[in-house]
Amino acid sequence: VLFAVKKILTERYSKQVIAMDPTDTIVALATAQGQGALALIRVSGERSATIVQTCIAEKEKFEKAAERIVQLYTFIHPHNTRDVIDRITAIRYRAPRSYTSENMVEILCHGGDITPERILESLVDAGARYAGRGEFTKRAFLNGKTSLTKAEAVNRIIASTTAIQQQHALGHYLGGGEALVLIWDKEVRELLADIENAIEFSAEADEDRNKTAERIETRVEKLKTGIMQELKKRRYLKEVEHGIDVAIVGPVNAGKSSLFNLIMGYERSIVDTEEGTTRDFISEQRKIDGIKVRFIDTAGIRNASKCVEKKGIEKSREFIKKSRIVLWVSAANEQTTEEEKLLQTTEQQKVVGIINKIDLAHSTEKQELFCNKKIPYLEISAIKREEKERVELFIRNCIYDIYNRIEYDCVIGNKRQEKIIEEILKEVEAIKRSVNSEEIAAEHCKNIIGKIEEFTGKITTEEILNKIFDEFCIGK
Ligand SMILES: Nc1nc2c(ncn2[C@@H]2O[C@H](COP(=O)(O)OP(=O)(O)OP(=O)(O)O)[C@@H](O)[C@H]2O)c(=O)[nH]1
Ligand SMILES: [Mg+2]
Repeated sequence: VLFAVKKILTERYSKQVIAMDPTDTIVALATAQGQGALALIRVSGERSATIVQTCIAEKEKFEKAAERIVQLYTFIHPHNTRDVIDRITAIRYRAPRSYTSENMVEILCHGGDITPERILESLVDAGARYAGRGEFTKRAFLNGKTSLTKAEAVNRIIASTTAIQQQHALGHYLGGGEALVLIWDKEVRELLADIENAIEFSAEADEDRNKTAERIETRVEKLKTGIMQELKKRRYLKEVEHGIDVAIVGPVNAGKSSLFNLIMGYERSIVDTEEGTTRDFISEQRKIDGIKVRFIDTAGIRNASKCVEKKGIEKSREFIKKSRIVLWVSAANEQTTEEEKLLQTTEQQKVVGIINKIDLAHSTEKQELFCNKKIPYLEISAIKREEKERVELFIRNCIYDIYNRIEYDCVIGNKRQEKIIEEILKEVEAIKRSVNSEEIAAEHCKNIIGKIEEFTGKITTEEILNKIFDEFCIGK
C-alpha cells in the first residue's frame, strides 16, 4: 500500500511548477549554533560543487570525488587562498540523488562560534547566498522529492519535546500521514459518482432511488466517523504535546496540600489544622512517562465568608471545570458533602477519588460514593511519606487510562492540517443536510476533493508555502 501511495505522490508532485532559479545556490549551517565538536554546512543548487571547489585546496581530488563518499580536504578562502580556514570532510551529491534533488555538498567542519561562520562567509564570497528558513526542504518539495505533509513532518520531528510527538512526526515522515486522506479522497469520489448518478437517473423507480439514497447515506456516515476519530486523536495528541492539568480539589482540610506535597516530595504547600489554609492555587509541573503534568493545589471548597478565601474557592471551581484530571480529596472521617454527590467523569474530564486520613477512620460511605459513580479511588494517609509510590502509581494509571486507549497514528500533524480536516468535516455534515438536493450535495463533495488537494499540497500557493516554511529553522 505504501509503495502505491508513494507512486501516486511522486506522480502528483512531479507535476508541480518549479518557480526557482536552479543556478541560485544556497548555503546554511544545518547543526545548532555554538559550541560543539562538529558542525554541518549544507550547500544546494546547480553550482554547489563549483562554488565549494573554489574554497578547497585539493581541487582535483574534489572534482574527481565520487558522489556520497566522504573525503578529507583543506578549506581555504576563495580569494585569499593562503588563508587556511579548517580541515574539513565533504560529501558531494549529484542531482537528483540528494535531499533537495539538486546538486549538493555537505561540509563537516569543527564546531564553535568561529569556524562554521568563516566557512559560510567564504562560500558566500565564492557565489552562494544564505538560505532562508526551511529553504532546503522547500526546494525538496518543489522539486517533487517530498510531499507537503512529509516536509511538515521534518519540522515536527525537530520541534518534538516528547517521545510520543517524535514518534508521531516520524510516522508521517516515513509516509504514513497521507494514506488515510488518500483513501478518503477515493471514497468521496465514489460518493460523488453515486450522487451524480442519482441526478442523472432521477426518473428511476422509487425502489432504486431509495437504494441509492441508502448507499449515499452509508458512505457519508462512514466518512464522518473516520474524520471525527482523527480529530479526537488530534485533541489527545495536543494534550500530550502541551501537557495536562491535574487539579487537587475537595472540601476544606481534607488533606489536599498534604497530598500535593507528598507528590512533590517536599513541603511546597502550607499544611495546617486550620480550615481554609490554601487560598491561592499553587502549581508545579512533573513529567510522567513523557507527558507534562501540571499538579494544582487549590483552596478547599466550603461556604466561605472572607473575601480572599471566596476568590480562592472561585479559582478552585474554575480548575474543577477545566482540568483534564480531577483528584477529588475527601477525608475518611468527614461526612459526604453535597458537592461530592454531584461528581462525575465526562469525555473531557476524568474524575478520580482520594479517600484520605484512613489512619483516623474507615469510610464505607465514601467507598460506596465513588463505587456507585464508577469513579476509581485510592485510600491513603497523605501524611505518611511511604504512600508516595502508591499515589504515583495510581496517577500514572489514570493517565494511562486516558492516553493508552488511543492510537497515535493520527493523520493530522499540525494546525494547518487540523484546520483543513475540520473544514472537511463541515462539508461532510453539509452533505448530510442536503438529502433533498443532490446538486448541492455534489457541490460539497467537490469542495472536499479540493480541500484534500490543499491538505496534500497538490494545490498550493506561494503564500501558503512561505507560511509553512517560515516556521522552519535555517538549514533545514
Ligand atoms: N491524621 C491525618 N491527618 C492528616 C492527613 N492528611 C492531612 N492531615 C492533616 O489535616 C490537616 C489539613 O491538611 P491540609 O493538607 O492542609 O488540608 P487541605 O485540604 O489542603 O486544607 P485547606 O487548604 O485548608 O482546604 C493538617 O493538620 C494535616 O496534617 C492524614 O492522612 N491523616
Ligand atoms: Mg491546602
